[in-house]
Amino acid sequence: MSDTQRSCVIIGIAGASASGKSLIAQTIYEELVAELGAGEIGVISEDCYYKDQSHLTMEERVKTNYDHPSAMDHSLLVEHLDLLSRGEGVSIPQYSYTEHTRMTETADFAPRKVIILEGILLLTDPRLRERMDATIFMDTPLDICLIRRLVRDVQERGRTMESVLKQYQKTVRPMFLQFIDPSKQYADVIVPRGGKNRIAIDMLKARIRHMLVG
Ligand code: UZR
Ligand code: MG
Repeated sequence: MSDTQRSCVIIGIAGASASGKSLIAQTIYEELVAELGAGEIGVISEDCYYKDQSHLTMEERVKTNYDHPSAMDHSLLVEHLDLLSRGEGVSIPQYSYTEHTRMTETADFAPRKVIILEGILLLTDPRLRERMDATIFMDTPLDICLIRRLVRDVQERGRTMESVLKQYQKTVRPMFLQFIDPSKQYADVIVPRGGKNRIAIDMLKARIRHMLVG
């Protein structure tokens, strides 16, 4: 898309599950929203674009490989990014991790100057990569990700420790090695340690300001 047609800056943040993607996206959002004004920056999570599975039974939904690119409705995300780039609003699906499917309600998302996208498989899809103005990969060690994921999924996503560890060995780790880690090659910036990396946050904020001026 040429710059004349484009009305927003899109930043993509990828990396392993529980690597700090949501945290760094939220931190950049909170620190920039004061400068840019409410409604001028927003975060979109790839998790909202898991495919609708409402036609499947719970037993079938549990068997889905949620760490494989085929679990994602990237076509809808591409469509939404194009609408937002043209200055049109979208209805973002809302996902339930406990029901493993889309909920009936959606969230209205108005067009804005800066969109931060965050999600495990964002950089695996060329259609998404070509729509991003900057790409970031959270290179957090996998053992740290696993510890964080264990605590988060038990506290916030209604899981047991056993189910988290089983899923980790069955899909999370193998799919990270097969799809997510290789997508690091498409990142403009690789962020070590996690979402609290202050220098990385400040550099990304400076880059976003620079893109808005240019
Ligand atoms: P983040 N996920 C589920 O566990 N259940 C679902 O219904 C949908 C997604 C998990 C998914 C992935 N994997 O690792 C993680 N599994 O959500 C991505 N297994 O979310 O990037 O916020 O960790
Ligand atoms: Mg997250």
